[in-house]
Amino acid sequence: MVLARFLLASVIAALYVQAHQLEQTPLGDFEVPETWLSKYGKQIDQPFSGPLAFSHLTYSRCLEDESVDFDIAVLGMPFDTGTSYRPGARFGPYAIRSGSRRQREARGYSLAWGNNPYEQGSKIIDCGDVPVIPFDNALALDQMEVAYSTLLARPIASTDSSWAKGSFLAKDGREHPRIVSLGGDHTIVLPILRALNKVYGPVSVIHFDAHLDTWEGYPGTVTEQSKVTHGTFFYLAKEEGLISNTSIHAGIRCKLQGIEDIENDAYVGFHYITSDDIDDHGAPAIIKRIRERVGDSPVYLSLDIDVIDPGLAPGTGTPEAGGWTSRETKRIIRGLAGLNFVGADIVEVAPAYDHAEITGTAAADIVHDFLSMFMAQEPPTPHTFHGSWPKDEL
Ligand SMILES: [Mn+2]
Repeated sequence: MVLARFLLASVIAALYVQAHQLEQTPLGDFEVPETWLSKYGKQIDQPFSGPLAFSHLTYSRCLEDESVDFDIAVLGMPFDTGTSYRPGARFGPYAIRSGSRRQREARGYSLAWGNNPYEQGSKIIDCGDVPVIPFDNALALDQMEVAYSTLLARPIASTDSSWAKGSFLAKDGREHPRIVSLGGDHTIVLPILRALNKVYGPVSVIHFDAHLDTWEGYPGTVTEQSKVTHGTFFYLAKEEGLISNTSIHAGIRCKLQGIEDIENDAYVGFHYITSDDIDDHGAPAIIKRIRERVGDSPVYLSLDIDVIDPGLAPGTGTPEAGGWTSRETKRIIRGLAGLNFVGADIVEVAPAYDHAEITGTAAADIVHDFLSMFMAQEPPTPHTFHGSWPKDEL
């Protein structure tokens, strides 16, 4: 009896399903819906969409994937526990990548440079961020040094290394990749210089900043660890023999304890150019002084976003009035092409103090300039347009 009921129920269910299937069978030709790929092609990233890699570059976790190679790597260092005033630069790599969203390989040509850094036969990728521990500065510094050394040791990807001239600079006589680091507060430069030292020996530093960052310590920094800050790392680098006596600051305007700070600065190995010097001497003279100072030594470029006036880059930890414009800063950077760069960074972008992404956008644009600077053999000549400018005598 139970079996009979079950069979009857099964037959009814089967008839029900069949009836509904009949109802849903299309009468005409069945149209296969067109796929995205066949109708629209690739799933491109719009400027405002996609995963957050610098300039929509390929994003790789290069620290864990040891098969990844590159010529130039963008690397985030979200460390900000060396700051003396406003923290927040741990969000700098995020803000700079976010500010880069309108940049892309397909639209990377600039009139000012006369090149597209992404179309010079070099492999440029975003290697993500160093997983910096936020609870232990000594550990964090070691993590950043190990990460930087790890990437520096990779073989370069391209066979055409016309842009690179590091093989005769490196102690092992081979070409090493270049890394563009996104800070992070300025302390990140200490582990970077330690890593670079192992490959190149002491390097010259071109340092764009409102501040000297060569102080021996702050009041109250009595332990060894508390001496490691975003205002003292160059002093420590000098003590460790990481920098040569051919370095130079550009854009200085901070207040000092006294002129003895400048004497100490000279001991650390720096000449300096003040922010006012651009009015008295102009960008070309500033470029000339920087180039003469570092000569043909291996050069590391470190740019603190606070070199730019806080009106044009407010999102930073220690703003100083009276800085350079982003246009002036970009022009000076163009004048540095052809020097023996072994790496570069942009630091102290702290988006919590930013407005309308002004600072992140400026920082991302400067990173594009760094890439163009690495590619160019010499400073670009100003682009010539149709028509002509009035003669000087008019
Ligand atoms: Mn600084």
